[in-house]
Amino acid sequence: MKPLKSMVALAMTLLLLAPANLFASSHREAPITALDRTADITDWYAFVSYDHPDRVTMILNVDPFLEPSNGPNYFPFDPNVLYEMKVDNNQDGVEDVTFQFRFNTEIRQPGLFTGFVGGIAGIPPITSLSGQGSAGLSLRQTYSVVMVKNGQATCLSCGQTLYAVPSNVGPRTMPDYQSLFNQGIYSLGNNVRVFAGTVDDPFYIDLGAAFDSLNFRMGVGGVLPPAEDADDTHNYAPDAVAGFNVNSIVLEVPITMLTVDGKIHPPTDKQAVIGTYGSTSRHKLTVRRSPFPEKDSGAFQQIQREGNPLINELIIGTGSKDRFSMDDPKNDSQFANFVLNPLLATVFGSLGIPVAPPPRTDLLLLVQYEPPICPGCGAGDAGPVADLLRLNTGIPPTAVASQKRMGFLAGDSAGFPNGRRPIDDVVDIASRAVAGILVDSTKYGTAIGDGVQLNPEGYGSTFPYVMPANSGRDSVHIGPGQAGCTGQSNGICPVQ
Ligand SMILES: [Ca+2]
Ligand SMILES: [Ca+2]
Ligand SMILES: [Ca+2]
Repeated sequence: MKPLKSMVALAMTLLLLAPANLFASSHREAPITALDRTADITDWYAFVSYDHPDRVTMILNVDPFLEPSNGPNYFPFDPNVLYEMKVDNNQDGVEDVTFQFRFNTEIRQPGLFTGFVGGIAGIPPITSLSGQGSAGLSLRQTYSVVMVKNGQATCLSCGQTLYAVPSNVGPRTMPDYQSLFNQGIYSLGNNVRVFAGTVDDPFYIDLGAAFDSLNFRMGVGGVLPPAEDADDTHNYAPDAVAGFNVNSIVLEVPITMLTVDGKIHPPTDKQAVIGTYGSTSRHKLTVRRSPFPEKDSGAFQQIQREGNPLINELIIGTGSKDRFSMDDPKNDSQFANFVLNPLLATVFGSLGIPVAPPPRTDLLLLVQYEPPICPGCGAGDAGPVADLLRLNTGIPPTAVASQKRMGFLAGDSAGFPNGRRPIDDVVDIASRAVAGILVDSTKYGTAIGDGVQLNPEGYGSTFPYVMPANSGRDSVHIGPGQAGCTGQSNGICPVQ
């Protein structure tokens, strides 16, 4: 027992020396964005809409671990940040279609001590984002949506006012929060829909165990027993993100707006495959002008980007993470060695988990256009090494009831790494990919997992797919020794 434990400890120490934010999808994963939270991308999703196989939904989540009770200002989007969704449609790793989002903040009741009030002192509860029922919504944000294609900008939101959905303060102030959430869904015409607001963070992970040098609470070294691995509907370990919110921008557009020729293609055509990522940028210059608000100017500089949920977190060395964040995907060949010989695989190997030997060309399908995500791509179509979340828009969506948390690895071909849906267990999928399951699922298919199999707050089955924000007054988190692990016989999350 003792020698095994110290071996594990040594291996984990080695591990922590390299990829700093191992498993946290992308919450605070690079040194600079750990200090710049509103520009910190937590997760990036892109998938064919479950109920509209002719459309793609993209979700850009930013600003990690929002505690729902954190008044009085809660969590506005940052008016100084340019939020973007980018799509490459011709395999060169460079975006061809970009969607840009900018926010504005207004303080409608400057005499109030809080951004949100209702059901008290003669102010009615907040039941609307505008007009009657919105008087208590003092801190209010509007936003714009612009599409850039072939160098030409088209305003998609012009002609109507889009409001971001505020955080869920609590039942006195916002007695029907679901209604406010629904009001935040806008149709922009031409089958384009958009939503922006504070929502439940759909990402799930036993973060505390993962960062305590992979000190998972069950199994050996984070290996799931078969019955647990097959169970997509219960959690066996605490979800550290449970009860926390995140800021989310969700956009649904027709596939024809994204493909290179404006057509829908069968999955065997390379034109069916797009490469996507989200980014945040700030102006290069900021002037602090006290007592006036600061003023930003100059060109935009990218602060962060995310394509695949694992590359910057699991693969890129900490000394290169900021460079990775600020550079363009087309230049990612500079990081190729991190992909071809991932340190994490060595660590898994030292734990006794069988791992595929380097060079790990099998992982290139995450950063190049290749089968099976792009069966129509030949050797000349792979494009540069580029961290893009690739999505074959010709593969139809899987019905909600049949979706599998292990996505592509479980035969659910509409799941990660063919795009990414909120349901996809990227922690387990990415870990197994790093071990080598794509090389040989028998030899290198160890069921690595953290025991958290789903988002306890659930998933939306239609646009905007995210769930309303957890209530500031009434939400709870889930920790070891507390209720919330439905896979355990007593419902209590294990400590050990
Ligand atoms: Ca391109
Ligand atoms: Ca959640
Ligand atoms: Ca998991």
